Amino acid sequence: MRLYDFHESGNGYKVRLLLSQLGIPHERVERDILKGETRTPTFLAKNPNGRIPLLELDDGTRLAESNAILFFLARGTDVLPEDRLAQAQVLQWMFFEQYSHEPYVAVVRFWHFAGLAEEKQDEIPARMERGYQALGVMERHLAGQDFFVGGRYSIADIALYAYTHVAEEGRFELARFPRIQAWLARVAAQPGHVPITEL
Ligand SMILES: N[C@@H](CCC(=O)N[C@@H](CS)C(=O)NCC(=O)O)C(=O)O
Repeated sequence: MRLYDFHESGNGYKVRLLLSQLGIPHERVERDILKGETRTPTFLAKNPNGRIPLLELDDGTRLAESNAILFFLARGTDVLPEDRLAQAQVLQWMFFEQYSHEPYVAVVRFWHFAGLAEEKQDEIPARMERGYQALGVMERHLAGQDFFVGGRYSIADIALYAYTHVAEEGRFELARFPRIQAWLARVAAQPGHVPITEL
């Protein structure tokens, strides 16, 4: 398998982390999104949406969208519950991550990382407010439970961990969310965990 990835990407990290935890051998190919390397004709032929992560299977089949890739890799393993409702709850949190969390928490972090914070200063407060709303939803859900679905570590936790654990790089204050902080520590303590900096 080959993973097209960018080292700072939380979406890429989700896949990197799961590949590591499942012990799946793979080749990692860096594509620098800041240099437009996902927008070249060659890459667009692989993923018309021009984004990493992109997983290429040994038979050449390609799969985009980080959470779809997580779902594909997790089937039949301990990080995806078999129960029908629990599986749908995992998807519920992964859709939440993409619609209510990533566009705010990840995007503000990216603007800081890419040196765009000044240019985007008018948009940042509204994005941060929505990001804090998402963190608030997570904080309330974690009352009395260790993980997002069924009391067990799953790909729902991986999807949400990726950008939450680096939210402070987007100037979000995680100190306001003690349950999230405790959950982050539990996720980081899972067997085979690798930090976002490990490529
Ligand atoms: N919904 C997609 C988002 C992927 C995405 O936004 N990738 C970014 C990096 S995190 C990217 O490749 N950006 C390059 C570009 O848009 O040119 C997923 O979850 O995989």
